[in-house]
Amino acid sequence: MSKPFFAGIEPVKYRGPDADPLSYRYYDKDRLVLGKRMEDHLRAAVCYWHSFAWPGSDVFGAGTFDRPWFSGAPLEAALVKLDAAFEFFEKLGLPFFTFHDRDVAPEGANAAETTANLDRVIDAMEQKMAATGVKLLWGTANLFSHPRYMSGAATNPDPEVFAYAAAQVKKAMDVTLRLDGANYVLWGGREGYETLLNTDLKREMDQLGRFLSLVAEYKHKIGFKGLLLIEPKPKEPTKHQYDFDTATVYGFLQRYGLEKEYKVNIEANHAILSGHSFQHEVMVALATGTFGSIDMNRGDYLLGWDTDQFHNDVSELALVLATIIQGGGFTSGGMNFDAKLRRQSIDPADLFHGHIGGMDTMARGLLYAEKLINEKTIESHIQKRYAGWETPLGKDILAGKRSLDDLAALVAEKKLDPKPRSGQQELLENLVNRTF
Ligand code: XUL
Ligand code: CO
Repeated sequence: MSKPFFAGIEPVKYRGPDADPLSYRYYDKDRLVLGKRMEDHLRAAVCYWHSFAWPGSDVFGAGTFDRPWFSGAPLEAALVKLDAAFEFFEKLGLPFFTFHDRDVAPEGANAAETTANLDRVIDAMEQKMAATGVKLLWGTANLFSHPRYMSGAATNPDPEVFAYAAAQVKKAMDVTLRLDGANYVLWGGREGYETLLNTDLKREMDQLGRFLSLVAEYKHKIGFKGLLLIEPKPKEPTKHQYDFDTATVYGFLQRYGLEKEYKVNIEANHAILSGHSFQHEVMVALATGTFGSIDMNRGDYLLGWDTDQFHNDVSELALVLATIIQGGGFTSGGMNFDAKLRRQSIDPADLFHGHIGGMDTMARGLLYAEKLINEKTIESHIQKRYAGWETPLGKDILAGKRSLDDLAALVAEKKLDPKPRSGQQELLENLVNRTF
């Protein structure tokens, strides 16, 4: 066990609205909201990659973070990183974490060495999880960093790369099962194209469909009970990614007969990149029965890329959380902080401030969501707006009992003359704002 990395920082506790910056002001995990503990509503997770694997580099400059695990022999460094990560998870007091295979253990000289490295770290991780009680929300495989994946993994023009990706996902699923992970995620890292000039789009989509079928088959074979989650993203790193947004993913799954096998992991910043709001993506997932889990973060309105900042918009989250709760809430999913510090936030304490702020934003959003739900602010307006569909005419149309001829005759005979009604958007916006 290496010496504590966050030595000066005490475990973070809830201490109320006037607390010091290293305490929760709103996230009171045992507080009941709509009959359920805050912790059980939010099911928050810390991600390994941004907080422990990323050195603070960007395309113009090197890493800015001074962390002991960024130097030394790779496997030993991975174990130092593991110590720091679990020290952080435990001090932060959140129930879950998430990781990619390559976040936690280095690649070796060949596939066998890489697997041995991973097994070594997973042995230690299993012990850490048992000792701290921190659980795995999901595991995943990094199929985008290594140069072999530069032209995609499942959608690569070379089937040998497909095979390599398959082997890597099989191992990552085995590891997730072993650690009792609640879910398994597939983000299509480079499953897309840079130019159509060199791309057989139909073939690549068939390859991806085949890959996802193999993963679903394997899940059943090994008896993994969690959800398989696809994480939509429209672009970055490639110019166009096949898992563009939730609606596209749902259509894709249906095409390959996989709509019952997969749900989505919606990331707030990815929603914005696809030209949607975060709440839109959540609603589409709920409407298509594919809502699974969330990657919490935000973008920047002035930047067109995935900035992965810590979320800080309480009113946006209140509406998203109200939507999620009214849609039934999470089953095995949760809120994963796919968020990273700014490159200048180099102090170990900054990692705490980012997550504490994120948790308090979620907790405040949850309290407002409770008010919105209890006061039926939005629900009652929506019910009234669609009340006509509960009449015999509305029900018969939807039940397929009225043809175009029937409806034309009805209009002619009864001289139906629907009256325009206000959508009341401004009134609703005012009502929602008054909740905050
Ligand atoms: C990339 C992204 C990934 C996935 C997991 O934009 O969000 O970190 O969440 O592979
Ligand atoms: Co993500």
